[in-house]
Amino acid sequence: PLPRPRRIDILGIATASGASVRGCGMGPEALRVAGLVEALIELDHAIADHGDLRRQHPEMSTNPASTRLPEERKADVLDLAARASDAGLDILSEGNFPVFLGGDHSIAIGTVSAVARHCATQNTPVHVLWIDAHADYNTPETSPSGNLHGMPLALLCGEPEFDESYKGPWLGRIDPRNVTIFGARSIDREERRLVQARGVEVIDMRKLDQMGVVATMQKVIDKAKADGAHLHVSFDVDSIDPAIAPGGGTLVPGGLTYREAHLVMEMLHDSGVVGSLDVVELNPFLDHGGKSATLMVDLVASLFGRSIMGEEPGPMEFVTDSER
Ligand code: 6HN
Ligand code: MN
Ligand code: MN
Ligand code: MN
Repeated sequence: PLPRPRRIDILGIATASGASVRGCGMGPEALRVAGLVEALIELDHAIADHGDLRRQHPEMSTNPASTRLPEERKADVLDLAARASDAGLDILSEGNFPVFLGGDHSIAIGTVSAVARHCATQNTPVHVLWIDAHADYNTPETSPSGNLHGMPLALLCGEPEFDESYKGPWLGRIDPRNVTIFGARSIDREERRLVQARGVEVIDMRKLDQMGVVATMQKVIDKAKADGAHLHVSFDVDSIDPAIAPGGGTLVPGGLTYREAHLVMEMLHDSGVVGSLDVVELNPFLDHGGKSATLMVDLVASLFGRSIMGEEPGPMEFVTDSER
């Protein structure tokens, strides 16, 4: 029988606690306003929207910069990561495809943990495609900012500089050699040494300029297929060029073009290896009239089967655990 399409389960994690710029806590709602659910229904997918996880009390600060210090925000980040990990695990256990809406990129501590925990029960390797202007591989020692959205990969890859206060039974583990960072153009010095030492694949913008999306993405897809892996895609809005995606708090010039970003998603759709997705760092407060939110919705639609020439794109075909 044909692989049956599973349901797409949307879960927002409405937080900016991992960042020093506020506003990306409004990301999930902006993606809904931009028509995320409608776009997926249009593609004939079954959808469940689980709403948003958020901290109990609204953010407030007594410091003059109006943003709480990283140390004050850490407990929020880890509490939300634990809850996202458990909620994500439930979605995956039911055989559904989780789409996690950030929130800053620290939410991936929880979302990737969910994937790692689920795949451990299935004996399936986890590969991660981290589409980002940054490497997000700092540790508490190397981080120039102290912000946890710059550290999720390092924590998930088991870097020893994270003490027990960052950990719980909800935390999953991934192998840095199965991580590809795609679109990077701003990596801190110590961070660069770490990703190189751990064998993380970095397809930076220079490599992308020279080799193009097709060759670089095919390698990521082939590797996941050869390994029978679940590919988790973590899409940071700041991977895209700020000229077309201004809605981010840590913008860097020289990013992905409109077509490069779509081609990535189109190739991922056709590959059939993607099993979960994060859309993170969208800051509606900094966006220009919903431009970045709309672009992100269109990119998610490409991942789930929207195509230029396809008359009836049809649902994405998922590989079920039993078919691996
Ligand atoms: N993001 N490398 C910088 C830091 O503070 O660690 C920037 C991190 C940005 C994080 O965009 O998800
Ligand atoms: Mn990021
Ligand atoms: Mn980034
Ligand atoms: Mn599964």
